[in-house]
Amino acid sequence: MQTIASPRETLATPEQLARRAGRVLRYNDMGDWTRAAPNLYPHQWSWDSAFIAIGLAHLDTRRAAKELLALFSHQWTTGKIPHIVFNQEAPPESYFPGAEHWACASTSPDAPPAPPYTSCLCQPPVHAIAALRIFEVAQRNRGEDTRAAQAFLQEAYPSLLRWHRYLSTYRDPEGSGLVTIYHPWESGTDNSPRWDTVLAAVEVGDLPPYPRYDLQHVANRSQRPTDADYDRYLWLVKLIKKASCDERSIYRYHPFLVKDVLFSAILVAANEALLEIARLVGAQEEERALITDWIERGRRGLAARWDPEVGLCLDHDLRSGRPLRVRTVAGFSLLIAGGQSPEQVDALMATLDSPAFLGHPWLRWSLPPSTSPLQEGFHRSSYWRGPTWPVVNWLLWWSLLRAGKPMWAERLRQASLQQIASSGFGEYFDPYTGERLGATDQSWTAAVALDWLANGPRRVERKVA
Ligand code: 2M8
Repeated sequence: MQTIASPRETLATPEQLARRAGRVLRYNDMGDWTRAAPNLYPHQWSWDSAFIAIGLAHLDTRRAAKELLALFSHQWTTGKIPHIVFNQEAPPESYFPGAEHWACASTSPDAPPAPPYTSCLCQPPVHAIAALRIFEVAQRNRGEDTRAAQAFLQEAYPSLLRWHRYLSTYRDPEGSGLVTIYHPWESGTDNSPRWDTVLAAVEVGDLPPYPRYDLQHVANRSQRPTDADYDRYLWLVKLIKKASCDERSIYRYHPFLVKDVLFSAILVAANEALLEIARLVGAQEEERALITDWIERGRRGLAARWDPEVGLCLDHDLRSGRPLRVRTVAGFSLLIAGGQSPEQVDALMATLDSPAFLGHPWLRWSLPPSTSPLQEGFHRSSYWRGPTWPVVNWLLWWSLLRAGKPMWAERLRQASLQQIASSGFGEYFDPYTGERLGATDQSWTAAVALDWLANGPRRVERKVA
């Protein structure tokens, strides 16, 4: 029987692991959306939901479609998909800043009807990738679900187009092909050293005392951002609220304005998925031309951020006008954006294989730490400062397949499944010991495990050929 095994032990059969992953998603299921995690994250998060939909597709494509549609029903009139939709049933004192902190966002003329309240930030746009994946899985299964998935794409397409248009206009008034973020929370990699110098320059003013509910849900506070980080996060939220979430004023006065390469690369890949969706739903030629233009612009923008010396793409601080020279997994953005020359892909693979990432001698599994252990500010158990994250590994795996590197992709898939089978559905993992960290039963970890299990080498190889 086929098993998922580490060099020393048999960990699980794929069927057992899939059953466990399914249980996590069912436990976190709130009807038509899914909690990111049972205690630490009792609300709906935007990019979590997209990954969750990818996993749910393997259990029930209709439920997976609902996950995205539930999120899209809270889209702002600008096209923005909010980073959190707050669960009205969440236990009090479970998450901060919660709905009450963001309620004022609902007074913005662009906000959707509330309650439920939403934050006025956004997160990386994995959604079109997820929507297409749902359709592909339904098609693979054949039968009634394919028709339902077609109808889902018809329904989702206008929301996705508005979302990408928002990112390509409000968040890129320069037409650079790169998305500007207003807050580390928008990057999804909150306390990554990517943001250290920008945050250090933010002068925090008066803040009322606030609770750190997050700390009650982790084994050790070193796994979460520091109080100094939180002061800055909340100060930036205060400034955004003071600007009434108005994009133009934010763009004029805000101290945190960064071109985020990972966010931008995900947008390029999502635009490729959107282009395929546009074809499937018979969208107008002008819309398809527009999406093609966004893809080209995005790739050009990212190419301009490639630093040959570091061997990675670098974020760009709009305030100081300087690149942020930090070695993190975000630097593999060109790989995620796709469409690169073989030479460019080889240069990326060289960095990935170097001691800065997979070639580091102390790694428990051959999986990239979120921040390179050779980078100042690396911390092996602190959230986005070093631990490995299954969702990031999923993005790299998926991108390696698209880049025509199936062997590399398969290595990542195997190691990721071993990590999860051995340590559980953690939020993130210590790259040296493999210890599970952060939240337990994290939905997106279970979701990507399901997708990996459904896409073993045979099927994957066929897809790439
Ligand atoms: C983490 O972020 C939230 C704020 O959005 C938090 O720490 O409270 C990040 O890992 C983010 O990427 C993720 O979407 C969210 C929920 O899993 O948690």
